[in-house]
Amino acid sequence: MSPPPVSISVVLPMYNEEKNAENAVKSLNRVLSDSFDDYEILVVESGSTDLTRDIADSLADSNPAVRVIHQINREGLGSAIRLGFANARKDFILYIDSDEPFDVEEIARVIPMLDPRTALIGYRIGERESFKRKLFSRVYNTLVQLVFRLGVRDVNFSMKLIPRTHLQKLDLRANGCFYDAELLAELKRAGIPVTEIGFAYNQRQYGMSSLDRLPVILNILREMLVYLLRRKRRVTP
Ligand SMILES: Nc1nc2c(ncn2[C@@H]2O[C@H](COP(=O)(O)OP(=O)(O)OP(=O)(O)O)[C@@H](O)[C@H]2O)c(=O)[nH]1
Ligand SMILES: [Mg+2]
Repeated sequence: MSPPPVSISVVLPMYNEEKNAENAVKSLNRVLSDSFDDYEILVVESGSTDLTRDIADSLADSNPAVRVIHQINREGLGSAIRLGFANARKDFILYIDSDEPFDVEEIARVIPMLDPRTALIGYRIGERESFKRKLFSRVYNTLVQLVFRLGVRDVNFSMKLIPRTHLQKLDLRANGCFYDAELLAELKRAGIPVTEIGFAYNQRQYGMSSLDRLPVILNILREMLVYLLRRKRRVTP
């Protein structure tokens, strides 16, 4: 199949991913180089305390399609992804996690679906690893669904692909983990159609979740409230 006549930027957020960084970048590079003439991998690394920073730099040194942005301090996943979005230069912008929650080869399946009018978002096929994660995911998805009426299966799955022209219409400000819900709520507000695609879920193999913490969850609720107030102000004449 000949490559599509479009380009893609993939944003990979990284915090303390020394065991995943190289594999994530290399496997992504394999898929993208097979499928696109024009692509970039944009690693956003923030305040890692392990070797992630150096590994990311050396991956960029050895491959011109890889760029790295460092945030000196860890300022939240939403802030890192926004920084990636702001620096992405291609027609379509995709973000995925660096611990590969699905097989990146699967990205090839998405390519025939690329459409400048539509955002593509992934949902998890398969169970989360623990009762606690399952419960949190269920409660959070239900809450966001009730508040924003998004009509999607999985709010937080880290595969979201947005045409650049649409991304520019979104008012994204969440610095923490509310960013996924904010992105979907903004897509809805802007009237941008969303197509969902299922991915078989792989549990993290190396390293630890950096987001599975009570303060992170409380911050999501705070950011949701801030967003709701902002929306209210925006629609009030
Ligand atoms: N740049 C940046 N990346 C982050 C930050 N926090 C988390 N990440 C990355 O964001 C992605 C998601 O974080 P995870 O720790 O995997 O969160 P999770 O998927 O809920 O947890 P697991 O299910 O255990 O994998 C990973 O690629 C992390 O390296 C941050 O503050 N800055
Ligand atoms: Mg993860």
